[in-house]
Amino acid sequence: MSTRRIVPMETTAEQQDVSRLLKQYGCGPIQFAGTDGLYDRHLLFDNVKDLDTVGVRQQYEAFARSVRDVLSQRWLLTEKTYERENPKRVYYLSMEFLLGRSLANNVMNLGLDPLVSQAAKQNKVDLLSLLEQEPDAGLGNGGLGRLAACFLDSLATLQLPAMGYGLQYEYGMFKQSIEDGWQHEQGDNWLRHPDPWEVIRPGEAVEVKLNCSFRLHGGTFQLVRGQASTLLGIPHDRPVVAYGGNTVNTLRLWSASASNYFDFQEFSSGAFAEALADTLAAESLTRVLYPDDSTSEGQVLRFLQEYFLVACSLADLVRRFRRANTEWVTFADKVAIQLNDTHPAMSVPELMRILLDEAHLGWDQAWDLTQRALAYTNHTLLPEALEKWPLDWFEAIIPRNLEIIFEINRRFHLDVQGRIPGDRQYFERVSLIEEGGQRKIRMANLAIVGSHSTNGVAGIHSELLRTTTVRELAELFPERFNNKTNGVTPRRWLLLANPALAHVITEAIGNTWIRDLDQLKRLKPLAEDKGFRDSFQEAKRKAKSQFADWLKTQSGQVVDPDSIFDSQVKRIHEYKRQLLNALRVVLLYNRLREKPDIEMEPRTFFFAGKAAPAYQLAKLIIKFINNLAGTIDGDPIVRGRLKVLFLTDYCVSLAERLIPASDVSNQISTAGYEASGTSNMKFMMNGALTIGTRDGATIEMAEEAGEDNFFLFGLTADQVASNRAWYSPYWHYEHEPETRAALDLIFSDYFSRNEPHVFEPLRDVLLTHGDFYMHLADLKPYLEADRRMMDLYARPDDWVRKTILNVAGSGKFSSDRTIREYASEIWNAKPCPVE
Ligand code: 26Q
Repeated sequence: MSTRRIVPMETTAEQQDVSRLLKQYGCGPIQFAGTDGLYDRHLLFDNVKDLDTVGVRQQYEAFARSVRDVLSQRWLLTEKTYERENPKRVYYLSMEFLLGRSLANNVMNLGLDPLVSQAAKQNKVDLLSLLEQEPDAGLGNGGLGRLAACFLDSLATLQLPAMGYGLQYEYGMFKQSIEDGWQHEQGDNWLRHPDPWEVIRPGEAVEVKLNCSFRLHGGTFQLVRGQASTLLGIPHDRPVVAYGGNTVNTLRLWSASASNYFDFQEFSSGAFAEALADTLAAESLTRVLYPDDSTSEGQVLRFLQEYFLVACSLADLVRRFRRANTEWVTFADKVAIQLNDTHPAMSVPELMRILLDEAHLGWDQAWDLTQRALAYTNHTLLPEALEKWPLDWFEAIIPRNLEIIFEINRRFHLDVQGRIPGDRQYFERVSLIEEGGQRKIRMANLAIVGSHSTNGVAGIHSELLRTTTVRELAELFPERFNNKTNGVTPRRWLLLANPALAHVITEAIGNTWIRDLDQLKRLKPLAEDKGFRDSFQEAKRKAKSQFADWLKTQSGQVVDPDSIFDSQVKRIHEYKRQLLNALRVVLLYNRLREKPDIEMEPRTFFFAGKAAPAYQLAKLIIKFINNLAGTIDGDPIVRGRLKVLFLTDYCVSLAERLIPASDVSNQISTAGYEASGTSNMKFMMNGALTIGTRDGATIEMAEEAGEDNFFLFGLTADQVASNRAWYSPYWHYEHEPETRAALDLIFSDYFSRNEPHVFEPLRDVLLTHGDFYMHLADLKPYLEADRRMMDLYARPDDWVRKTILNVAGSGKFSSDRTIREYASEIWNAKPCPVE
């Protein structure tokens, strides 16, 4: 059994005083444990079961409920304080919140760890297995969704009066399994058991009016045009606990239901199934998260989900604004709405609709308030990911919003004509409407025109967005464009995930880094301190062996904690180039096969990530990695020296285990394609060295740590763009013997003996079709960087020095820094402390 600590060791003397804490949380004389305590009462009253016979799942629920009891007074007080102070509020609208688990995180942020450990002991509860009972809240695909979750943590910790709005998917991100090397998907029924964190508030439901109805026909979702209908949005609230427990903000997730639970007339006339049909169709709206992280497939259900999120959230926040304010003119002084990508960009016409039709403002005033309240974050430059929705759907579902979009575009056209007279083509490029064929609404253009701020998520990304992707719009509105480099919360990703390292850091510099990550720079001189280096290395070693133990218990797979742990974990996508990493492994394997005597440190290569279910090539890449792993495992020549593992079902909880245990972080996207990356930052904070391309936030990480402490290689974004015209992968195939040998081995079916030709599509991608993401151009430089890295590894003292300098340089990548920048430069929002 793993001995992984789940609660941080960094409890101050103050926090030890648990009864004082409980009092501070408004819990008076209530006890957590003991026969009259919260825990026992939940066990008994929630389950109506004998205390001796409850299972570990029920123990988890009772524990979590008790923790929720402790925070609920604080949660109420937070909202009361906001109502009283009436500050400018921040609303973060996102189709995804990839929260992961909450119990250990909430216990840590509330400072309740001593209490919880004590209660567990008293009740003979095994805390570790209890924590395992909580399913990950997987309400997101990847980076964008996890960023939203880190932002919630920072918003609360910085005491900002903020709220997240999203959808309560019944099924989150699918569960991944591997059969014969291939990915299979299973629905993630994460709400099978009661969720102790959610508070459902039917009393605060909102109505969403549509100009159509739906029907489920043979399992598919169909629109019934012209037959207006009303949906209900039901709030499911979750507490967002600040570090230190002072502020408890709210994440409000909407679920859809039919407005009349069913038609009683139909029901009494015996048409029972028909009476329920509307309810079923309505509820299917928030049934499932779309598992595509980049291609915006033209799905009408996705379109409806996006509008549903926008309509519910705006109705709710406008209602809240009206309760505290009498004058509409103050709307943008009291409300800031951040759009997480274009997914909630229908906020532009929807807010206009509310201000025009419900508040009865004139166009100019409504437009001014809309633009000043809204701000947009872009997360991708991939053209296939820029959302465009058929105009026809707007017409059928929300015709009034379409009318408003037409009017926005008409006025925008006049504005552009005034500024750049006579250039019709110029307007066609910036227009909100794409003509030719099926007419479509360009959601990014809508978001940029209808807001006061457009930001990218790392320096290079913001620059490329401005100078290439939406160049003309940036020329028209240069003052709207800005950068906000992403960050991650050090509470979850260091303090909670890596207690051993967190302890070593706190011993050295105190615990102020938890709220002020820049403090980590005080570790810099300690890179020269032998004693510190030893403790640092010990912490890494501990995380590695804990991971190895966990893996063994969980899947039976054995890895050597004395080998180098080299990881690449992220969604599987061609531009992220998991294939390039796999080619590196094939090449190293070839070297060992040719010269079994060469010196090579034992290495374990970890891959993990999900492929979109319809993305065939991504699925083939997973298959290839698994076959590579199998072949290498079966080869006695490399046994104990090389090992490849594809870890199934990558999720927040798995990241929390693997990242602290990793020595090497691979960030190897084709330069110019990864907007920012955020796992790169988590690895850096946890003492891994990065081997990577000059892309996304990795560029800024190398700046902070010093390029000497980084292993950068490969084409720059400029070079990628300028080489496109003449690049040919065949040149590398013909002139680089190792590259050629690696590819020949793959295409000889060496890794697919029983499945001849299964990897032929890889030949197409890498050679025949021109290698769009330039794997072969970067392969040799990747191996050169790898060699430099291994040379360093052979000098353990120098290696540890550099990992310390990396951690010391990671302060910038706290989401606290990012959120401070959003608050001061985009939202003009101030902290509103509770008491
Ligand atoms: C859109 C329409 C229909 C269906 C799905 C989608 C969709 C869903 C999710 C499109 C994109 C996404 C997710 C994108 C994403 O995660 N982007 C990542 O955002 C991170 C946070 O800013 C960055 O660090 C990553 O670089 C970026 O890839």
